[in-house]
Amino acid sequence: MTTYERYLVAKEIYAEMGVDTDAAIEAVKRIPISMHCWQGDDVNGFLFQDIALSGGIQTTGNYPGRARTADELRQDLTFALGMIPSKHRLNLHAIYADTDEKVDLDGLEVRHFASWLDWAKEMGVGLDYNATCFSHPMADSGFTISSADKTVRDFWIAHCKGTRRISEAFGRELNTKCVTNFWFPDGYKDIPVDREGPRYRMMTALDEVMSEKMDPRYHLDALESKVFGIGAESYTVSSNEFALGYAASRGIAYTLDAGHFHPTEVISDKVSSVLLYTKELLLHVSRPVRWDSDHVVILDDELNAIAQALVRTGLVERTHIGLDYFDASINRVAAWVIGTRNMCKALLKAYLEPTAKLMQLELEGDYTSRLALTEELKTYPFAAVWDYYCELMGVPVRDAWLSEVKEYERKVLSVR
Ligand code: RNT
Ligand code: ZN
Repeated sequence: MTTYERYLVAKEIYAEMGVDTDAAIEAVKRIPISMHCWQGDDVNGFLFQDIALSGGIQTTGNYPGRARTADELRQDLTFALGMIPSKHRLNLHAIYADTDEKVDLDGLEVRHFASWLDWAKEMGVGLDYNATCFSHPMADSGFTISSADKTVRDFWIAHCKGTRRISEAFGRELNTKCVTNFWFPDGYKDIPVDREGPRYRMMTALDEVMSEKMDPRYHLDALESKVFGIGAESYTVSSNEFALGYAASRGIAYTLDAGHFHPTEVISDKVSSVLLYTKELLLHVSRPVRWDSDHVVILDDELNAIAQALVRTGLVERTHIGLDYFDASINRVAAWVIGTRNMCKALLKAYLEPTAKLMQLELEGDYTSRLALTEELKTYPFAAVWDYYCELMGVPVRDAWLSEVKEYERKVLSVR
């Protein structure tokens, strides 16, 4: 049987449940995933040489083939995108500026990203962006924009202001809104006396950063929260309450990272709450294993739950889906392909639910049928629809991409 024939059988099985598989494919095709550039080089970037990753995050592993230049990273990204169905976006961090100029984070301008813009145009992908408030001597104290030291604070305010200008320029140039994320690692290893001061300083510093009006067609601000980081175990300035409160009161987006909450909390349950109070939401889909370990995203229950939270009630329209993980212990291109394909799979799977029917059963209080159907749906022939979607989009079906990645590793990655 061909992929298409298998699809036709699956289409009929889903139709009996009231699900239109063609419509599901059309829906998932329209949702771009913002692929994070930093998986390709272990969050090093190209702006500074020999600088250690800081801010309480960590990559582990030394798998050969890490991209050492922006050209190599683009080559890897281009290859990875060729293994993922439909059009997606690229999420850049400020440290990925591609320039020979000696420039610090507070002096970055859009011209330092000219090569990225060229690539994005050529690929037809949109760009998203991030301030890099770590891996820099000015972040050595553990505080950046909330530092009590005005010199340090002003440096990061300048960096963040420039970040927004670059973001708007990306959006304007590519004619697609650039979502810019702000994440600050600021926090204390040990128990602080004053929990308010740093938060007050961060709030007022952010207000200064945000004071410049940007065109909302081209730029969106998002603020990320975190429960703790390595070296900031006792107190994190941009906690959930801080970041959500700031985002809701200032009319910007909130960023939910799957690894930034207590172990029994899940972001799939937070989506519907956040979007009652903010217009837009940014996700950093990640996989925490015992801590914010940023493992490659797998098709687990939480990934499916995230996709369901977005798709069932249409909140996907107000959500920007980004990925945030970095694994240096496996082929990094494969890491992109695996995680991004999984995000697409989870979305397609969510679109293949008879949502209206399930909602009706719930409203009627028929929880027996709700459980029965949601469980039965787990073994519906999803794979046949996914395979057909890949074939339709002209990307490898099932694990056929793996041999291509291995070939790429032999030819390109292993000779670096
Ligand atoms: C860190 C945050 C942040 C970073 C990236 C590199 O805990 O999740 O989003 O991972 O900006
Ligand atoms: Zn994140």
